[in-house]
Amino acid sequence: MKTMSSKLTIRDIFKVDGSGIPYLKLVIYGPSLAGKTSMLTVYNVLRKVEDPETIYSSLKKIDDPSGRTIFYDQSTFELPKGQGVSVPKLRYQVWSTAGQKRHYIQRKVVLEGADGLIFMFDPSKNMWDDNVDSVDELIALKGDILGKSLPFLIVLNKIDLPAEERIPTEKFLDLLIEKKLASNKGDAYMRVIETSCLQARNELMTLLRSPDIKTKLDEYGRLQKGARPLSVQKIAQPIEQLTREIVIHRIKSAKPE
Ligand SMILES: Nc1nc2c(ncn2[C@@H]2O[C@H](COP(=O)(O)OP(=O)(O)O)[C@@H](O)[C@H]2O)c(=O)[nH]1
Ligand SMILES: [Mg+2]
Repeated sequence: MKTMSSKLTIRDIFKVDGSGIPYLKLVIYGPSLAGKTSMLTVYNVLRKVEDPETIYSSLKKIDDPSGRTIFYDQSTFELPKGQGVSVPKLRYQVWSTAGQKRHYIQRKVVLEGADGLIFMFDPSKNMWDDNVDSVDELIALKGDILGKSLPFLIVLNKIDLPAEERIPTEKFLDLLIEKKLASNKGDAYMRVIETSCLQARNELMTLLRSPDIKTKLDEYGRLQKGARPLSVQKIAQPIEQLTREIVIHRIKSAKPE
């Protein structure tokens, strides 16, 4: 684990919010209906049952009456103590964008100042063009993401869909290479996390309602980390891994030669 040089201060490495606390901004981008709001919702519930004190501001959704995001969803978390980063306290804001094409301006605003990106694909068969358009738009707005070393991860959601209704993963890997978001297949695969927000939500709810839930709680009544069902861990992974990657990347690049 890196430790910060004594000459560097937190302000040299991270932006600080209104209360002087360093923070990072993560943005979940992707076509409409991919599952961006679902991911942030499940992650909020998870943090609430695991460690409610790490929720600095709970989920705000700006959506229409049918639940479609029209601006963003946003929630801010704090790194729980003892997660091995050498900064005293760090907040990570997670934003999701409004996917419908007509909300371009809103996406542009939300993307501003992003420290890391999660791009979420929808593998539903009829969504190919929407996925490609969304990637193209992100590249047009952000430029050369790989070249700029802007930390990013790819989420392939809806893996619960039957194979005949899904675009194969291979096709997404090829797209990542074609769009220069990965240099080769191995690199592309390393960036991809396969998830099912639907399954994660159901398994988390089932777990919380199960009669033997008490055995999974610690002495404070919090869900133990090891009790995360795999589908739920997969939802947390992009957010938590990206946060770690940004912190490491920042500290490395701020280190004096
Ligand atoms: N089958 C399936 N449906 C999902 C999954 N994640 C989200 N959905 C559904 O997809 C729709 C859009 O989800 P939402 O989170 O609002 O997508 P957003 O537009 O990207 O924010 C909703 O009906 C969700 O229930 C998933 O992993 N599998
Ligand atoms: Mg949404």
